[in-house]
Amino acid sequence: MFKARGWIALVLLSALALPAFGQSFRVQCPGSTITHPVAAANNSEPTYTGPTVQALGPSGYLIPTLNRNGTAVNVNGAIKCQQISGGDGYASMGDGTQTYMFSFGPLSGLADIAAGLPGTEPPSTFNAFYTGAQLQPGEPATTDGSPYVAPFTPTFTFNGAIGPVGDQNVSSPTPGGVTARATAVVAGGIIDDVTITNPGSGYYGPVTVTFGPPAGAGGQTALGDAVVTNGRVTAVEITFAGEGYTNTPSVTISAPVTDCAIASAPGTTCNTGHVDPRQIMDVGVMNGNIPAPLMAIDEDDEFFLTLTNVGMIMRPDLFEQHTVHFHGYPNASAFFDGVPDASVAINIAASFTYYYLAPDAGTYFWHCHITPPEHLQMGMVGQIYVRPRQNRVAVGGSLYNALVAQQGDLRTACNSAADILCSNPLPAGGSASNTATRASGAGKYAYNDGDGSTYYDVEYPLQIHGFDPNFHVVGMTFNPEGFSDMKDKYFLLNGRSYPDTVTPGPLETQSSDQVQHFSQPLSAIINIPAGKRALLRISDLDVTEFQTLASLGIPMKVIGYNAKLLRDQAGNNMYYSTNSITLGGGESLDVILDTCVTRSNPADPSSTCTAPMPSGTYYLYTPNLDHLSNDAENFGGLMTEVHVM
Ligand SMILES: [Cu+2]
Repeated sequence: MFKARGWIALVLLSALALPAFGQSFRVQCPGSTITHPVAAANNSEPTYTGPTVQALGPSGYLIPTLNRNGTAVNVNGAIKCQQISGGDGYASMGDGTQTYMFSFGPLSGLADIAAGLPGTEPPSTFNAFYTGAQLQPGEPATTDGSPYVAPFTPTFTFNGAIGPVGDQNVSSPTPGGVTARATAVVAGGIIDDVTITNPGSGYYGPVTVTFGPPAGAGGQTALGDAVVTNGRVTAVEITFAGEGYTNTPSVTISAPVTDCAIASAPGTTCNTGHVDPRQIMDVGVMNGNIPAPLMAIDEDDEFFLTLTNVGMIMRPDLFEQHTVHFHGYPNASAFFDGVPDASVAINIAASFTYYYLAPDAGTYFWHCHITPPEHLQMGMVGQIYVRPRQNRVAVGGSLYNALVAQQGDLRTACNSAADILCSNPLPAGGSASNTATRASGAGKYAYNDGDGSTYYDVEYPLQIHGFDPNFHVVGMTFNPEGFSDMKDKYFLLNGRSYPDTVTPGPLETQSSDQVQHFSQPLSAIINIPAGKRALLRISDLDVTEFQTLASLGIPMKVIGYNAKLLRDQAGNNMYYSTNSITLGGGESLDVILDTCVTRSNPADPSSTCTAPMPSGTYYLYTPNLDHLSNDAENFGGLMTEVHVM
């Protein structure tokens, strides 16, 4: 009997101890990585001239090759970061109903998200400290004036992460400090080890380690990073061991500095990812968006996405975890897949940074993978797209040759004779019949086509979704109705049903905290200058219905399906023109709306339009007529306008 009691006590103690388990709100956005080693080059996309030049590094992994002066020979892509909250919030439906959601909201890129843009930022923007006034619940809706009045002129312009405050443990660094010293140990022509002879003091900012040059012929100078603990250099990590060291080179550690190169708030030092939870909670709670924050990255990027679970304040009885699942996306590791029974899930009061490579261009989407029918229906669905390398070819450069150059990259090599899963073959006809060059101006390409056929002037992500209002009402109060009873009655494009779809700028909703929040930042209006081409990145995350979208007057040219270029293995484009597309939940399509009847060069979609379509208002709408409704209203639903201007 006594023994059994002991067991019960132990079990109870364990259960009570679990919620305190190693949780924090820290954020990660490194300025440089092994794959992108030069911090100064990681805030913008370099021109694409060919595959990244790599060599076996000291640990046996391929790493980018560096020049003697430590700059990368040829590295593609950059680093991007974003932070989102997982929690709850409200949205406005087309009939004026305020609908409760489980939802994601922005914790970085707030100004860009409110302006309908992706909230994905380079480290230089993401890591800047917020130094404005104390953020208020509902920022930026509360400072940009409500109700929203067109044209949207944002006064809130900060796009970094809102939480970081620097490492408060080192808020009073010793001024001055002592420069650290070290000696190199050479073996077999490379730097084998580094011995610290004096750890110095006062290192609370960036530290650089520089090795002297090798004396031997054909030598390459080694590279290293300082390991700093409590303001002292405790070790040097060799990131490149060099070549041709017949001498013992000098090791120079930079003098201590007490500030970061990036902007710092008074009284703090470096942005180490420590956050003030106050900002996270003030902005993150009740901050739900539909669609969830938009993300956009470029092929070859590394993407650090931090999900911060702020809890669902309307459902304090729920302990819901959330995750991010990039549907159909080739992951860097299964660990970041977001399927909770096969990877990690994020508890309330915790942050987790997902890590992604940006492997294949295309239109993807993402969602929470906790009880998917419930969390998707409740609003945890968002859009992500990957822009192709072809955008970064120098203006006037051959697109065909650039795609040939990509065959030198092991990841994108596509020999369709040997690989039936080859996803992006060279266009048929070779270089003789594919003479398109990178167009000048702001136009881009949807895929690495090699023939310029996916060229577009403007792009619009368009997410199809649906809400069952009954499910949302019971979701606010107790455990939801059975999933099989789910029946959508609001049909949404970018989280809005008609007529909200044609309201320009963000929509805001007063939530149960009596504060305005940006609930639906992304308008669904398609604006196309007459004679230009628009890329519609259409994804469907509807839980209960198939959805059809039809275009009146402007043919839809389907160029990609489920984030793959429509091209056969022999290189023939399988694009087709149609007046409607139909998608089930979990599918995506790329559609071009071309408002030009005749071009100066019919083979080049970027050439001048000599006969544009008439200006005016065209429609995108669903021919499933029962979806042209807002719950009990017999109008509204899945419809928006295309403005040819
Ligand atoms: Cu969730």
